[in-house]
Amino acid sequence: MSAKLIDGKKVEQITMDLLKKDVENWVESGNRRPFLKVVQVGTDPASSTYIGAKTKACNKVGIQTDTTHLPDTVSAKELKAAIRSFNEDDKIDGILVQLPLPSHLSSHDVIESIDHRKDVDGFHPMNVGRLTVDQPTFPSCTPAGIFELFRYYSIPVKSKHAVVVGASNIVGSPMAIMLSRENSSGKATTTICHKFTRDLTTHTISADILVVAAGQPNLIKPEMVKEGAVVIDVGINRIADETSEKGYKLVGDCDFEGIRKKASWITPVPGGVGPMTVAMLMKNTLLAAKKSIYFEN
Ligand code: L34
Repeated sequence: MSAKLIDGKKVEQITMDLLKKDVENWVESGNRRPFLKVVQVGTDPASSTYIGAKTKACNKVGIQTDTTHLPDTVSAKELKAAIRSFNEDDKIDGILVQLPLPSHLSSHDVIESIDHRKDVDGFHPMNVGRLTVDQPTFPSCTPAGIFELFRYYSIPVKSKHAVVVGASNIVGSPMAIMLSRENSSGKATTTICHKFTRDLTTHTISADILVVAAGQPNLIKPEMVKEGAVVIDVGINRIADETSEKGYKLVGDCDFEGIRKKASWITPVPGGVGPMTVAMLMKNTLLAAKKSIYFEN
Protein backbone atom coordinates (compact mmCIF):
# COMPACT_ATOMS: atom_id res chain seq x y z
CA MET A 1 0.00 0.00 0.00
CA SER A 2 1.11 3.55 -0.61
CA ALA A 3 -0.39 6.12 1.71
CA LYS A 4 -2.39 9.06 0.46
CA LEU A 5 -1.03 12.41 1.58
CA ILE A 6 -3.00 14.58 3.99
CA ASP A 7 -2.29 18.08 2.69
CA GLY A 8 -2.43 20.46 5.64
CA LYS A 9 -1.46 23.50 3.57
CA LYS A 10 -4.35 22.93 1.20
CA VAL A 11 -6.95 22.43 3.94
CA GLU A 12 -5.49 25.43 5.80
CA GLN A 13 -6.08 27.60 2.74
CA ILE A 14 -9.66 26.42 2.30
CA THR A 15 -10.36 26.95 6.01
CA MET A 16 -8.78 30.40 5.97
CA ASP A 17 -10.80 31.51 2.92
CA LEU A 18 -14.01 30.56 4.74
CA LEU A 19 -12.88 32.30 7.93
CA LYS A 20 -12.00 35.46 5.99
CA LYS A 21 -15.60 35.60 4.73
CA ASP A 22 -16.92 35.02 8.27
CA VAL A 23 -14.74 37.84 9.62
CA GLU A 24 -15.86 40.20 6.84
CA ASN A 25 -19.54 39.40 7.49
CA TRP A 26 -19.01 40.01 11.18
CA VAL A 27 -17.36 43.39 10.57
CA GLU A 28 -19.91 44.40 7.88
CA SER A 29 -22.70 43.76 10.40
CA GLY A 30 -21.29 46.64 12.43
CA ASN A 31 -19.01 44.79 14.81
CA ARG A 32 -15.48 45.71 15.82
CA ARG A 33 -12.77 43.77 13.97
CA PRO A 34 -11.57 40.81 16.13
CA PHE A 35 -8.27 41.36 17.95
CA LEU A 36 -5.70 38.78 19.02
CA LYS A 37 -3.01 39.70 21.55
CA VAL A 38 0.11 37.53 21.40
CA VAL A 39 2.68 37.49 24.19
CA GLN A 40 6.24 36.29 23.55
CA VAL A 41 8.64 35.88 26.45
CA GLY A 42 12.26 35.72 25.34
CA THR A 43 13.52 35.14 21.81
CA ASP A 44 13.25 31.38 21.14
CA PRO A 45 13.67 31.12 17.33
CA ALA A 46 11.01 28.41 16.89
CA SER A 47 8.52 30.52 18.87
CA SER A 48 9.33 33.52 16.68
CA THR A 49 8.65 31.41 13.56
CA TYR A 50 5.29 30.17 14.87
CA ILE A 51 4.25 33.66 15.99
CA GLY A 52 5.25 34.93 12.55
CA ALA A 53 2.92 32.34 10.98
CA LYS A 54 0.08 33.39 13.32
CA THR A 55 0.53 37.10 12.55
CA LYS A 56 0.50 36.37 8.82
CA ALA A 57 -2.66 34.31 9.20
CA CYS A 58 -4.37 37.14 11.13
CA ASN A 59 -3.52 39.55 8.31
CA LYS A 60 -4.90 37.11 5.77
CA VAL A 61 -8.31 36.64 7.44
CA GLY A 62 -8.65 40.23 8.64
CA ILE A 63 -8.08 39.76 12.36
CA GLN A 64 -6.12 42.52 14.07
CA THR A 65 -3.13 41.44 16.11
CA ASP A 66 0.00 42.58 17.85
CA THR A 67 2.72 40.88 19.84
CA THR A 68 3.97 42.08 23.20
CA HIS A 69 7.61 41.05 23.61
CA LEU A 70 8.87 40.58 27.17
CA PRO A 71 12.46 39.75 28.14
CA ASP A 72 13.23 36.21 29.34
CA THR A 73 14.10 37.74 32.70
CA VAL A 74 10.53 38.98 33.24
CA SER A 75 9.11 38.06 36.67
CA ALA A 76 5.90 36.07 37.09
CA LYS A 77 4.41 39.14 38.74
CA GLU A 78 5.21 41.41 35.80
CA LEU A 79 3.99 38.89 33.24
CA LYS A 80 0.72 38.34 35.09
CA ALA A 81 0.22 42.09 35.47
CA ALA A 82 0.53 42.44 31.69
CA ILE A 83 -1.97 39.61 31.18
CA ARG A 84 -4.37 41.22 33.65
CA SER A 85 -4.32 44.43 31.64
CA PHE A 86 -5.14 42.44 28.47
CA ASN A 87 -7.96 40.61 30.31
CA GLU A 88 -9.49 43.96 31.22
CA ASP A 89 -9.10 45.51 27.76
CA ASP A 90 -12.46 45.28 25.96
CA LYS A 91 -10.79 45.71 22.58
CA ILE A 92 -8.86 42.42 23.01
CA ASP A 93 -10.83 39.28 22.14
CA GLY A 94 -8.16 36.59 22.35
CA ILE A 95 -4.93 36.26 24.36
CA LEU A 96 -2.18 33.79 23.54
CA VAL A 97 1.03 33.34 25.54
CA GLN A 98 3.41 31.41 23.31
CA LEU A 99 4.93 28.35 25.01
CA PRO A 100 7.42 27.18 26.16
CA LEU A 101 8.15 29.78 28.85
CA PRO A 102 11.58 30.22 30.49
CA SER A 103 12.02 27.68 33.31
CA HIS A 104 11.59 30.21 36.16
CA LEU A 105 7.97 30.77 35.09
CA SER A 106 5.13 28.32 35.76
CA SER A 107 3.10 27.87 32.58
CA HIS A 108 0.18 26.61 34.71
CA ASP A 109 0.09 29.82 36.75
CA VAL A 110 0.45 31.99 33.68
CA ILE A 111 -2.27 30.17 31.73
CA GLU A 112 -4.66 30.33 34.69
CA SER A 113 -4.17 34.08 34.86
CA ILE A 114 -5.69 34.46 31.36
CA ASP A 115 -9.44 35.20 31.35
CA HIS A 116 -10.86 31.83 30.20
CA ARG A 117 -13.26 33.70 27.86
CA LYS A 118 -10.20 35.02 25.99
CA ASP A 119 -8.20 31.77 26.12
CA VAL A 120 -8.15 31.04 22.37
CA ASP A 121 -5.50 28.32 22.88
CA GLY A 122 -7.99 26.34 24.97
CA PHE A 123 -5.30 25.69 27.60
CA HIS A 124 -7.08 27.20 30.65
CA PRO A 125 -8.35 24.52 33.10
CA MET A 126 -11.89 25.87 32.61
CA ASN A 127 -11.71 25.17 28.87
CA VAL A 128 -9.92 21.83 29.27
CA GLY A 129 -12.51 20.83 31.88
CA ARG A 130 -15.39 21.81 29.62
CA LEU A 131 -13.82 19.80 26.79
CA THR A 132 -13.79 16.69 28.98
CA VAL A 133 -17.51 17.03 29.79
CA ASP A 134 -18.64 17.94 26.25
CA GLN A 135 -19.50 21.56 27.07
CA PRO A 136 -18.95 24.34 24.51
CA THR A 137 -15.33 25.44 24.78
CA PHE A 138 -12.28 26.66 22.90
CA PRO A 139 -10.79 23.35 21.73
CA SER A 140 -7.00 23.43 21.68
CA CYS A 141 -5.83 24.29 18.21
CA THR A 142 -3.69 21.33 17.15
CA PRO A 143 -6.26 18.61 18.02
CA ALA A 144 -9.03 20.73 16.47
CA GLY A 145 -6.91 21.04 13.32
CA ILE A 146 -6.42 17.27 13.14
CA PHE A 147 -10.21 16.77 13.36
CA GLU A 148 -10.64 19.25 10.49
CA LEU A 149 -8.28 17.08 8.44
CA PHE A 150 -10.31 13.94 9.29
CA ARG A 151 -13.45 15.76 8.22
CA TYR A 152 -12.02 17.12 4.97
CA TYR A 153 -10.68 13.72 3.86
CA SER A 154 -13.75 11.82 5.19
CA ILE A 155 -11.53 9.69 7.43
CA PRO A 156 -13.84 7.82 9.82
CA VAL A 157 -13.03 7.99 13.53
CA LYS A 158 -16.09 6.48 15.24
CA SER A 159 -15.44 3.04 16.75
CA LYS A 160 -11.84 2.94 15.48
CA HIS A 161 -8.91 2.18 17.75
CA ALA A 162 -7.01 5.45 18.12
CA VAL A 163 -3.60 5.48 19.77
CA VAL A 164 -2.07 8.78 20.90
CA VAL A 165 1.67 8.77 21.59
CA GLY A 166 2.56 11.67 23.92
CA ALA A 167 0.45 13.09 26.73
CA SER A 168 1.28 16.80 26.70
CA ASN A 169 -1.26 19.42 27.79
CA ILE A 170 -0.99 21.10 24.38
CA VAL A 171 -1.61 18.12 22.09
CA GLY A 172 -1.64 14.55 23.43
CA SER A 173 -4.11 14.95 26.30
CA PRO A 174 -6.74 17.11 24.57
CA MET A 175 -6.41 14.96 21.42
CA ALA A 176 -7.11 11.82 23.43
CA ILE A 177 -10.10 13.48 25.11
CA MET A 178 -11.56 14.58 21.77
CA LEU A 179 -11.02 11.17 20.20
CA SER A 180 -12.64 9.33 23.08
CA ARG A 181 -15.68 11.43 24.00
CA GLU A 182 -19.03 9.96 23.12
CA ASN A 183 -20.76 13.20 22.23
CA SER A 184 -18.03 14.77 20.14
CA SER A 185 -16.85 13.81 16.68
CA GLY A 186 -14.57 11.25 18.34
CA LYS A 187 -16.27 8.08 19.64
CA ALA A 188 -13.02 6.16 19.12
CA THR A 189 -11.62 3.56 21.49
CA THR A 190 -8.58 5.47 22.66
CA THR A 191 -5.21 4.48 24.12
CA ILE A 192 -2.75 7.06 25.47
CA CYS A 193 0.94 6.15 25.42
CA HIS A 194 3.65 8.21 27.11
CA LYS A 195 7.20 7.96 28.34
CA PHE A 196 6.28 5.40 30.99
CA THR A 197 4.55 3.09 28.52
CA ARG A 198 6.15 -0.36 28.36
CA ASP A 199 6.61 -1.85 24.89
CA LEU A 200 5.20 0.98 22.78
CA THR A 201 4.91 -1.26 19.71
CA THR A 202 2.29 -3.52 21.36
CA HIS A 203 -0.01 -0.49 21.34
CA THR A 204 0.92 1.32 18.14
CA ILE A 205 0.67 -1.82 16.02
CA SER A 206 -3.03 -2.17 16.83
CA ALA A 207 -3.88 1.47 15.98
CA ASP A 208 -6.32 2.24 13.17
CA ILE A 209 -5.48 5.90 13.81
CA LEU A 210 -2.04 6.73 15.19
CA VAL A 211 -1.42 10.28 16.44
CA VAL A 212 2.19 10.92 17.36
CA ALA A 213 3.08 13.98 19.43
CA ALA A 214 6.19 13.02 21.35
CA GLY A 215 8.79 15.46 19.99
CA GLN A 216 11.25 12.66 19.22
CA PRO A 217 12.56 12.24 15.67
CA ASN A 218 12.25 8.74 14.20
CA LEU A 219 10.38 7.40 17.25
CA ILE A 220 7.82 5.54 15.10
CA LYS A 221 9.24 3.06 12.61
CA PRO A 222 7.39 1.12 9.90
CA GLU A 223 7.34 -2.12 11.91
CA MET A 224 5.37 -0.32 14.66
CA VAL A 225 2.50 0.59 12.31
CA LYS A 226 -0.43 -1.55 11.18
CA GLU A 227 -1.02 -2.03 7.45
CA GLY A 228 -3.62 0.54 6.34
CA ALA A 229 -3.38 2.76 9.44
CA VAL A 230 -4.00 6.54 9.40
CA VAL A 231 -0.82 8.20 10.70
CA ILE A 232 -0.87 11.77 12.01
CA ASP A 233 2.61 13.11 12.76
CA VAL A 234 2.46 16.13 15.07
CA GLY A 235 6.20 16.17 15.80
CA ILE A 236 8.13 19.16 14.51
CA ASN A 237 11.83 18.72 15.20
CA ARG A 238 14.67 20.90 13.94
CA ILE A 239 17.57 18.76 12.76
CA ALA A 240 20.94 20.31 11.83
CA ASP A 241 21.36 20.35 8.04
CA GLU A 242 24.27 22.21 6.47
CA THR A 243 22.86 21.82 2.96
CA SER A 244 19.82 23.97 3.78
CA GLU A 245 19.85 27.73 3.85
CA LYS A 246 18.44 27.92 7.38
CA GLY A 247 21.00 25.42 8.69
CA TYR A 248 18.29 22.98 9.78
CA LYS A 249 15.52 20.86 8.36
CA LEU A 250 12.18 19.92 9.90
CA VAL A 251 11.28 16.31 10.58
CA GLY A 252 8.38 14.75 12.43
CA ASP A 253 8.37 11.89 14.94
CA CYS A 254 7.75 9.23 12.28
CA ASP A 255 9.92 7.54 9.66
CA PHE A 256 7.86 9.10 6.86
CA GLU A 257 9.37 7.27 3.86
CA GLY A 258 9.15 3.85 5.53
CA ILE A 259 5.67 4.32 6.97
CA ARG A 260 4.08 5.73 3.82
CA LYS A 261 4.48 2.27 2.24
CA LYS A 262 2.22 0.77 4.94
CA ALA A 263 -0.25 3.46 5.98
CA SER A 264 -3.47 4.41 4.16
CA TRP A 265 -3.14 8.11 5.02
CA ILE A 266 -0.19 10.11 6.34
CA THR A 267 0.60 13.75 7.21
CA PRO A 268 3.93 15.23 6.05
CA VAL A 269 6.20 17.47 8.16
CA PRO A 270 6.21 20.32 7.34
CA GLY A 271 2.89 20.98 5.59
CA GLY A 272 0.73 18.63 7.66
CA VAL A 273 -0.64 19.43 11.09
CA GLY A 274 1.33 22.69 11.69
CA PRO A 275 -0.60 24.94 9.30
CA MET A 276 -3.93 23.64 10.68
CA THR A 277 -2.93 24.69 14.21
CA VAL A 278 -2.66 28.24 12.98
CA ALA A 279 -5.99 28.13 11.09
CA MET A 280 -7.80 26.84 14.20
CA LEU A 281 -6.37 29.71 16.23
CA MET A 282 -8.07 32.08 13.77
CA LYS A 283 -11.33 30.16 14.22
CA ASN A 284 -11.12 30.34 18.03
CA THR A 285 -10.34 34.07 17.91
CA LEU A 286 -13.46 34.71 15.86
CA LEU A 287 -15.49 32.59 18.31
CA ALA A 288 -14.08 34.71 21.16
CA ALA A 289 -14.99 37.95 19.37
CA LYS A 290 -18.52 36.69 18.74
CA LYS A 291 -18.78 35.52 22.34
CA SER A 292 -20.03 32.22 20.98
CA ILE A 293 -18.69 30.08 23.83
CA TYR A 294 -19.21 32.32 26.86
CA PHE A 295 -21.86 35.01 27.11
CA GLU A 296 -21.24 38.37 28.68
CA ASN A 297 -22.08 38.42 32.39
N1 L34 B 1 0.53 29.02 23.48
N2 L34 B 1 2.17 27.81 22.42
C1 L34 B 1 0.90 28.22 22.48
N3 L34 B 1 -0.03 27.84 21.56
C2 L34 B 1 0.32 27.02 20.54
O1 L34 B 1 -0.60 26.59 19.66
C3 L34 B 1 1.65 26.60 20.42
N4 L34 B 1 2.11 25.82 19.37
C4 L34 B 1 3.15 24.83 19.62
C5 L34 B 1 4.29 25.53 20.38
N5 L34 B 1 3.83 26.48 21.38
C6 L34 B 1 2.56 26.98 21.41
C7 L34 B 1 2.17 26.24 18.09
O2 L34 B 1 1.61 27.24 17.67
C8 L34 B 1 3.54 24.41 18.23
N6 L34 B 1 2.92 25.39 17.34
C9 L34 B 1 3.10 25.44 15.94
C10 L34 B 1 2.57 26.46 15.16
C11 L34 B 1 2.79 26.52 13.78
C12 L34 B 1 3.53 25.55 13.16
C13 L34 B 1 4.06 24.52 13.92
C14 L34 B 1 3.84 24.47 15.29
C15 L34 B 1 3.77 25.65 11.68
O3 L34 B 1 3.36 26.59 11.05
N7 L34 B 1 4.49 24.69 11.10
C16 L34 B 1 4.86 24.65 9.71
C17 L34 B 1 6.35 24.89 9.54
C18 L34 B 1 6.90 26.06 10.25
C19 L34 B 1 8.43 26.15 10.19
O4 L34 B 1 8.95 26.41 9.09
O5 L34 B 1 9.10 25.97 11.25
C20 L34 B 1 4.52 23.27 9.15
O6 L34 B 1 4.34 23.17 7.94
O7 L34 B 1 4.45 22.31 9.93
